[in-house]
Amino acid sequence: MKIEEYVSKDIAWCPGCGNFGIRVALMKVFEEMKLDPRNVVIVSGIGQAAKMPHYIGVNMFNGLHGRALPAATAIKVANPNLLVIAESGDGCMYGEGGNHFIHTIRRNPDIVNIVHNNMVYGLTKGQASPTSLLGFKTPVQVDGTILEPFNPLAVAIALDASFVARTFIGDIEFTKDILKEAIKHKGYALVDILQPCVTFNRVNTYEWYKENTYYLKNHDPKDRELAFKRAIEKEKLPLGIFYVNSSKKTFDELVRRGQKTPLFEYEVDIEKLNKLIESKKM
Ligand SMILES: Cc1ncc(C[n+]2csc(CCOP(=O)(O)OP(=O)(O)O)c2C)c(N)n1
Ligand code: SF4
Repeated sequence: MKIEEYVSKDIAWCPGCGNFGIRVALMKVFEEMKLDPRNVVIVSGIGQAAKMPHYIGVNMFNGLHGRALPAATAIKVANPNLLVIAESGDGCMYGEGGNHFIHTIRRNPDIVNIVHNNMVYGLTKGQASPTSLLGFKTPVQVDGTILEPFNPLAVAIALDASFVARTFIGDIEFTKDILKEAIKHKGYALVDILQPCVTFNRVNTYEWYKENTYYLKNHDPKDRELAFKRAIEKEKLPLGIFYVNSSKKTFDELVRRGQKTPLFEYEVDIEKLNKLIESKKM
């Protein structure tokens, strides 16, 4: 399919928002990998970033704030033939969905987790998010945030996530290439995408990210300790694939215990099911 064929609906993002670049990167990935939209599902929560599945013509599930990951995990277990992408903003994934973030990494479903990290709550008009930098001023945090930002990459590596990467959407080609690697990887793949919110975050602009990031070079993504060291760097934020552990079993493999038939192909014996329900009634 051509890139235009994945496009759907009018878009309600502000002109210049980094979400546009992520959308283009994703559609380029689909086109270059020749992915059939019928075999792709994008799952999101709530927020500006979480509107993405409405703007790309593939299967979608738009759930509650913070709840994209459990839905994505369930979809993958039910039908392992699908490419499942869970995506949302930093608030949705690391704040409201923080618990799911941790336990999804533990489960290691074969899904891609894209986080549009704009270091702010965009949809609700600019409050501090878990990744807002210390001292970031907002209409609510008028004197600036008092907390150190949440570090998703360090947490993911500490939990032995099977694929951990960070990109900046100012470089769409680079983001596209990392997304392709994440899709090819078998297991949970985190891609944290630094993304300006041009309306509510006037600190972390395109220029700020350009000045405060660098590309990982001569890095061995199999070296977990080195990956962790890179992940806690603050002065300049590294971009690239930090860590890969391909030896882990995926959640769907563990759940199916060698059975080949995917869950969605099982016939439901309604009579048996009703009997079970009846037997549990008090
Ligand atoms: C449980 C719950 N808490 C809070 C909200 C309100 N809410 C909706 S979107 C949002 C922030 C979204 O920020 P983020 O996930 O970073 O995405 P962005 O809009 O920046 O892309 C909040 C707090 C909600 N809908 N549900
Ligand atoms: S408020 Fe920010 S995140 Fe939301 S669409 Fe506008 S620029 Fe993008």
